Amino acid sequence: MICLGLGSNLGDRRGNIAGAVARLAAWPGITVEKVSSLYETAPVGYTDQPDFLNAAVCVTTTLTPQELLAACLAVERALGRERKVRWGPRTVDIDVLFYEDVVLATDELTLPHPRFHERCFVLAPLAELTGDMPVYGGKTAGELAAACDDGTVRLYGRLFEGD
Ligand code: PH2
Ligand code: MG
Ligand code: MG
Repeated sequence: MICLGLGSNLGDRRGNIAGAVARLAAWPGITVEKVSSLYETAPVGYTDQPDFLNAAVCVTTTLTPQELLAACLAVERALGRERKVRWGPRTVDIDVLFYEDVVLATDELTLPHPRFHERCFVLAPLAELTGDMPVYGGKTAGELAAACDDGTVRLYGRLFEGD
């Protein structure tokens, strides 16, 4: 399985995430297979910023991990992301959480994502998509989410109307 985490805390948060998912789905070589609900989450790390909406998607792809990352960064830029403060406010952030069983650590990309297993805002949406599949250390996203307490996570609604 290949899963991405999405977050937005600037402007039209739902619209930004919906736009990102639509652009990913339209990207040559990427098929969006599953889309989670939206969760409203307190900022983690740098806390003096607005609440986020977070979601997760699972994709299938003919792209390599590096090409998939490049697509995610291009979609972020298309939606107007500016990088000012690390972990600061953003129109949209798209992180590759894991790419099958690939383990990788380069300056550009670390897989699995080094922090996803301890972040409630990632695990809550991810748990909807990965079910019984162990995602980290033999544990499911639901098990990790239940053990996680790095911030408030509240179910916000569906990403697309009528979904
Ligand atoms: N992303 C971060 C840092 N902190 N907090 C929440 N709630 N949601 C995020 O997506 C998020 C964050 C770095 O990417
Ligand atoms: Mg991130
Ligand atoms: Mg990122």
